[in-house]
Amino acid sequence: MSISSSPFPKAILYTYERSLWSTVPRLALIEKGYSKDDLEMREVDLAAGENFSPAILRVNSKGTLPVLVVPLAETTGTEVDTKFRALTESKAIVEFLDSSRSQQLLDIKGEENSKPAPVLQPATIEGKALCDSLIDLVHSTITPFLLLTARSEQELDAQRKGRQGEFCRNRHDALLKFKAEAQASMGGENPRTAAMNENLIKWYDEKYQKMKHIFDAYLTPTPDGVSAFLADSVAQWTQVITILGKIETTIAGPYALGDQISLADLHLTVWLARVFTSAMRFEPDSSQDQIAALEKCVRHPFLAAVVTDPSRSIVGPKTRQYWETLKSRPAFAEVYANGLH
Ligand SMILES: N[C@@H](CCC(=O)N[C@@H](CS)C(=O)NCC(=O)O)C(=O)O
Repeated sequence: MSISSSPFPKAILYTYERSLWSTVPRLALIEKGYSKDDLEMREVDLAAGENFSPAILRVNSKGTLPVLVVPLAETTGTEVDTKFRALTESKAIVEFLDSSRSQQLLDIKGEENSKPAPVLQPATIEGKALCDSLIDLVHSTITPFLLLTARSEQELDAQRKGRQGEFCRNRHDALLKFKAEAQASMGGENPRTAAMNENLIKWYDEKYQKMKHIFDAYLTPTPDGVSAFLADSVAQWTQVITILGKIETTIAGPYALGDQISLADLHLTVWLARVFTSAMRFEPDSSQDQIAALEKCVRHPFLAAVVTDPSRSIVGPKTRQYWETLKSRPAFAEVYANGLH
């Protein structure tokens, strides 16, 4: 397996610019010194539900981003059809990107003068265990939907009429459209196609059920649907506060594991950026100070049972310093050039 320039087929990275976990490999590509044409980038519009299309589901049956499709090295000759393997977890993708561009490989290829290729995977077993535990910690939340949460019925109402409402409507309609297309093709003679469409219909029904609590709050609001959604918003923010506490006690500084940037920092960067963005939309006045916006956001009555001592910061001193360190990376400036997301 390789990521390389011609004559081999290129790996393809499917991402969406404003997707939380897609930003992890985008940061990794820059930190590792990959050049623009080392692999092919394909944008999938999550906000329009493009990830529900049969074409994307063929690449990743989970319908999530990011996905890295890599050619298998043993089939990259001219005499055989190239076969591909899809990596469908941001953790596995950045581990692959990390090992595919190393200083040692560049030296072997005689490319000593190209950009440096720092190792992002910790060298020790202990370092790797800590790195993995931090990555698992931030992946344990459902933060892709933190941007849809609301602290009150009034906020939910305003969001329903704004960008969040449009996001939910588009994805809802995309699910129904793809399901209708699969149903329309069911009548054909070919049993293989029929089985494929049956699987697609099942996938769309299951996805719809998973998203139903969001559709219930945003598209067909009922008093019960709205209260369940607001209770879920409290649960999500409570989880965020717990995780921030764990980050504070775990990170070493200046980076998560010490002096060197590692894979853990990439995952923590995007998670923190999403938490801050989600808070800043409630506190537009403090848009320049991400931490102040978050501190203010959680002091709203909706979390009164959780934030019982409002004088105590939820972002600790180590995390504040850490966020400054992360923001100072050129890779950060590049992936968030159009604003945090
Ligand atoms: N564990 C996966 C999570 C991937 C994931 O959930 N990605 C979100 C975007 S950030 C997604 O594609 N969601 C699909 C959807 O919302 O329909 C990873 O780390 O790559």
